[in-house]
Amino acid sequence: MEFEFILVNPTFAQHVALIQLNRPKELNALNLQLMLELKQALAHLDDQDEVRCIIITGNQQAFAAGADIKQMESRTPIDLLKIDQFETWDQIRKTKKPIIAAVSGFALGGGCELAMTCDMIIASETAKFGQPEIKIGIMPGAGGTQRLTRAIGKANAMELVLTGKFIGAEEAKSLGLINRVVPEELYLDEALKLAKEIAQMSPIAVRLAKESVNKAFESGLQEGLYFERKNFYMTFASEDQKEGMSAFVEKRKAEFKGK
Ligand code: DAK
Repeated sequence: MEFEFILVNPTFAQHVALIQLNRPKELNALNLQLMLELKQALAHLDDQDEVRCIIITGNQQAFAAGADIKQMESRTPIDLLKIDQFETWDQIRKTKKPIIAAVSGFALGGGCELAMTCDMIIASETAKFGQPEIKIGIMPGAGGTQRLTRAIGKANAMELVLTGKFIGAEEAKSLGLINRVVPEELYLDEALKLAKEIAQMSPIAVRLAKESVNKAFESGLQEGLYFERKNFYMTFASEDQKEGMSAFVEKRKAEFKGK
């Protein structure tokens, strides 16, 4: 898969694909083309049975410093409506395979929103998270006010969104925004370790479980519980459920086939 602003390795490790945002000079600012490429790459990887988990990363200096301000600067509301970037962001959110953001350096504005759209975040101790849109006279537009608030609570989200201040990885961890903080040289390895662990599970159960956790994140409790129940029943229609339970009873390692 050849793109201009991202590098894609579908076979980064067994069952694990890697997408690297690749506009280093612009601190991986998310222009429209990059977002479109990301959407296309994710759609492709989501369709490959061989791929069971996806890592999105940037480089040591930046995961992404936000949407491309130079590209947005002169836009009118009608331009934005016509471009309909939300379609792209919604597609990313709908990816069925689990996505891990491996973050080092800046994850700001749309970059922080992209990391939060992923399912888990592993960060280097140099990572900096923030929603600084307020400083350029706008506000978060790709889910930042909603996802951040649900992840770290109203008071903390309010402070970040209204002041635009950055927080370091340790603080992000203590607030519950991210999964783990590791030394800079290990953030990709740590993300890969987590991806490989998930890739060993039944892909069907993983897909249904991801969908169900997202339902909890996005809906009220009662609706979420019904959704979980439906998906729970569905895992019993898979061969992987039989294999997983037989393997446990027979004291051996399960061999999941995604059937
Ligand atoms: N856009 C464009 N270029 C950027 C950029 C950005 N967000 N961030 C950095 N760059 C560019 C800089 O302009 C500079 O380019 P040159 O001047 O060399 O050509 C280069 O990257 C290196 O940046 P600096 O020289 O500024 O590097 P420093 O280390 O001094 O500072 C910084 C790093 C990250 C603190 C600083 O660059 C910075 O404050 N960047 C802007 C951060 C920011 O405000 N981010 C939020 C942008 S608004 C939506 C979806 C998404 C969004 C909205 C709607 N829809 C679906 C509708 C999201 C909006 C945003 O993210």
